[in-house]
Amino acid sequence: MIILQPLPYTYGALEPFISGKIMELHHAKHQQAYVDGVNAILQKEPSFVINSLENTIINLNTVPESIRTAIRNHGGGVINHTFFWNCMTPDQQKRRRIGHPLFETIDTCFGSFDGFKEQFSTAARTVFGSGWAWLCLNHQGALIIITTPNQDSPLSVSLTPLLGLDVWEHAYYLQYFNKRVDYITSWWDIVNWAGVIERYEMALSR
Ligand code: MN3
Repeated sequence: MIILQPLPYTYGALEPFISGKIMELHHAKHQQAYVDGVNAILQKEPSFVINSLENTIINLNTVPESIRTAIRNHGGGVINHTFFWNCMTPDQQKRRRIGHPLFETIDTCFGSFDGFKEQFSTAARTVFGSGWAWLCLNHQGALIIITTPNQDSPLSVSLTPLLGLDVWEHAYYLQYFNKRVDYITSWWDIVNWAGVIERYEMALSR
């Protein structure tokens, strides 16, 4: 059995950028549904044990084929959303981009911070259907932007995600309707850069 982890802040904490109603539904209904999905698989396949859901998603290839797609979708949904909650913060201090080598690497990889923002936003805007945009660290220590469909995680392709944006319609439709671009633009204001820096340092120290 896995359980739904609480949000690291209250449902309304990201207003006005993301409404409390969206956050409540996104966490208590959507992420809960992924948790339920994983538990349904575990119930059906008692021989399959999950010690760490993250390791399971990293080693997706070792999951029995009969349940691999279900784990990829539901397990990915659980992992991705927990990650996503931590990519945002109500704390003004954590939203600030303080001087840090991460931002020098961003400049090196994307030309400038604005260049990065532009490329990431374009990637997020152009995801067809449901999916995610990610800033990842690859094995060469370079930062790259990728998108994944559905609930696929960069972890499954040996990348370390540093920042992720959920562009499924359920993430914004109640507030932004069909205007995904407006949601993306607002989202930049609540990014938890302190968290991105923390993940970057952790990845480099491995
Ligand atoms: Mn979602």
